[in-house]
Amino acid sequence: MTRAWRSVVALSGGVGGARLMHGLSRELDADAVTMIVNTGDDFEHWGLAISPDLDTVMYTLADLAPEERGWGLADETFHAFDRMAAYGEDAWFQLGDRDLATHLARTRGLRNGESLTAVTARLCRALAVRCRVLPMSDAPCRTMIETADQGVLPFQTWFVRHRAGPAVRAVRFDGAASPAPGVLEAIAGAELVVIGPSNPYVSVDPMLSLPGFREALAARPVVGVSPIVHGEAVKGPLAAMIPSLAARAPTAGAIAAHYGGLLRGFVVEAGDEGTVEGVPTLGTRTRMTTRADSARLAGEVLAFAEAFC
Ligand code: FO1
Repeated sequence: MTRAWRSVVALSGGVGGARLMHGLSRELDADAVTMIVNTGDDFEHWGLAISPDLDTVMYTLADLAPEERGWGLADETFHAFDRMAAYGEDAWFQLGDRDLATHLARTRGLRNGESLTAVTARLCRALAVRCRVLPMSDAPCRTMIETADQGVLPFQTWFVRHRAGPAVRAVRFDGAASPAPGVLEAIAGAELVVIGPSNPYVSVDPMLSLPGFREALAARPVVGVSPIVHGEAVKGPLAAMIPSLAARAPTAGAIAAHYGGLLRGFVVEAGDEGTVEGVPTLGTRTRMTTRADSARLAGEVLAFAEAFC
C-alpha cells in the first residue's frame, strides 16, 4: 500500500466485517480509521443489554475473539450460563463468564444514563482498542425478521434460537433511531468508506435505514467487499436470503446490485468478477481465516481504492 490514508471509515456487522476491520486496523494508523458498527442485532437478554456486533468488533480488534468462531471470547467458560439453564432460565444464547462482564458493564452504564457511544468508547479503552468504534446509533433500531411461517421474529431469536431456519419474507427495522454523534461527520470527512463482507440485509441495511446515512455515503468514495464466495455465504444465512428477498441467485453481483449506485468498486472472490455488472471489481482471495489474511485483504482493498479516490 503506497498512499498514506488519513481518514478511512469502515462499516461492519457480523464476524466477516469484524475480521476486515481487524485487517484495516493493522494497515492504517489507529487515528486514521473509524469503525461504524451495526446495532440492529442488539437485544435485552437476562435483563442485560447485549450488543453482539459491537462486542465482536471490539473483541476482534483486541485480539480476544476466537479466530475460527469469530464471536465471544477465545478464553471462555460457561459456569453462569449452565447455572442459569439449571434455574430454567433462557439458555439458547450462549453468554460466557468473561463475556458477561461486558454485558454487565454496558447495562450498568446505560442505566446510569451513559450513551451507547460513551460505553463503547470506555470498554474499548479498557481493552486497549485504539481505533474509534462507533455504534451506528445510540437509540434502539431493532432488526425484525418477517418469516414465512413463524411470524415476525427479533433478529437473535431468528438467527440463534431458530438457527436462521425460517424462510425470510422481509426484514424491517423497528425504532426511530438517528445516526450516533460523529457518524455522519466521520463519513463526510472520509477519504474512503469500506463496506465490509457483511450480510447487507441485516448488517448494513440497518445503517442505511438511518436518516441521512445513505445520502452521506453517496457523497463519498465507497468500496465494498463481497460476503458471497462462488454462490455461497462465507458464514451465516445470506445465500438463502438473496433468493428470498431479491428473487435472484446468490452471487457477488446480487450484493453489488443491492447497494445500487453506492459502490465505486467491489472486491470479490477471484472467479466471481463476471457476476458483477456496472462496478469495477478486484478479484482476490476474500476468505479471512487468519489475522494475516485479514491484513492482506485490507491492504488489497486500500490499494484497489487508490484508483478511484
Ligand atoms: N451466535 C450463535 O449462533 N449462537 C450463540 O449462542 C451466540 C451467542 C453470542 C453471544 C455474544 C455475542 O456477542 C454473539 C453471540 N453469537 C451467537 C453471535 C451473534 O448472534 C452474531 O454474531 C451476530 O449477532 C450476527 O452476526
